[in-house]
Amino acid sequence: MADELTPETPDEAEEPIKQRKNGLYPGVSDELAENMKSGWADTELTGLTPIPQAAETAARRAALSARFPGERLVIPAGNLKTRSNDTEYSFRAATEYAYLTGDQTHDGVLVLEPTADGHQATIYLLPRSNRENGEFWLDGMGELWVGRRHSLAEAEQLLGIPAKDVRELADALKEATGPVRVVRGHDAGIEAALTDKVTAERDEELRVFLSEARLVKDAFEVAELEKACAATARGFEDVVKVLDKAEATSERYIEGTFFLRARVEGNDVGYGSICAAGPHACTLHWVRNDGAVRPGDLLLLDAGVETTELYTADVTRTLPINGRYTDIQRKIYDAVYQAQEAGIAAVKPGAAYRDFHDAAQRVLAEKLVEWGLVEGPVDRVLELGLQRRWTLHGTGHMLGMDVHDCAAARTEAYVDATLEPGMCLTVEPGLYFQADDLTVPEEYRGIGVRIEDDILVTEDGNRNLSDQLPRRSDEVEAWMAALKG
Ligand SMILES: [Mn+2]
Repeated sequence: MADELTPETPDEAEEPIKQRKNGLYPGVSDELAENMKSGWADTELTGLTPIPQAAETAARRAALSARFPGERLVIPAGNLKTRSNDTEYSFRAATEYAYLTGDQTHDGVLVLEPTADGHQATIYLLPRSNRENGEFWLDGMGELWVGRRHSLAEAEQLLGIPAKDVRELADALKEATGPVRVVRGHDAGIEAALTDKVTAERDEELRVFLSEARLVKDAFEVAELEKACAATARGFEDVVKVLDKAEATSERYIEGTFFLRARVEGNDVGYGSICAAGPHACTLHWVRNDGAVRPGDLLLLDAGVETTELYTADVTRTLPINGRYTDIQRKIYDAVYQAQEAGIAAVKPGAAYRDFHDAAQRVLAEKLVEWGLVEGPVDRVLELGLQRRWTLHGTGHMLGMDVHDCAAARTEAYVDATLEPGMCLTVEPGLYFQADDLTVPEEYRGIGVRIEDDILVTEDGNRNLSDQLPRRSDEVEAWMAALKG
């Protein structure tokens, strides 16, 4: 990457430039500064087509407005986070902000101002760089360095929301009166401007509302989740095709292969890919991905593409690295498959959210008793939760813009609630026999299996959005054989 301005004299080439972010670099001559002000074409865009989800984001803002009448609501996108010096981590807009605006710009802030009959939404953004004062080429956030931004007028056309300069917002918020709430945790500057006016309890109510608002997906969101699943399936196929290269290197080859698909077809991975070969499959959040990939072992791959509009898939397959399950691997795999089948069958409108978890856990407990790993009867095992030594985690969660979507929802709106059409959740039972678990026969140790799909609740049952990928053990083997050619 390029760095800093080219100093104009040889002497200055020896000196590090320390002030790019803070304004004029002292070595810029008056003549050059004057020269850089002019000679640039006007590139303002007009007649822009609104973003595809403009109607949906307007409906979401209307629902938010109805919930908090008479209150000023502040929803920040978040700021860049410094990695070191003048490099930043890649930015991902706060979910609440992107959900309500369709915008993903760092430092943006959505404000809903109370009016007589609802709210007036305004989006505060960094405008195009000033050329008169040299900002565009001398400031670290200048467009010459980071690329052209939309003008405020362009943003208005695209988003359907009046846009203003975000640099004026903090002072305006400090001076404003009346009740106000902010979504915390994304923009320290905005929160500082509101510090005397907000309470943690009231702000939490705003966060909870925006989490629960996302429980039921609209048509745009369902289409995005479909896209995410389709791209993810292609990413899994990519991985199968390069398993020999992973064997020659490490789990990193798998991570990198899936990441390529995520970046080409989407925005990013929706969460750190879990590329867990052999006993690493028993580590639930194995993201170091630096282990060996050995034929004869299983690969547990838990990964999801996040679309350009920030909806993510969350899919797991547990694959035999050499293309064929051993007897013990198949026995465990098929048990998890049966548990997942029972879980998916329990996903339907009107069912309790907990039903799919209970259905899957019962199957797993039955298998553990049948194999003699835990003493029955099954009801006693479930009552005491004894199966959890090997099932470890819940059977699923809501899915959407966040992989663990709607996480701030109240228990009565989520875990203790009833499934409705438009909800999307994962069904992901697993069995994990730690390599050092002396309570199971040696042949079980070091085997971990999870199968995870993304299930949309429909009017009459459910639809598996990730069914492009096979789940049954014999179908997985046939699919791998076809891909490896
Ligand atoms: Mn999951």
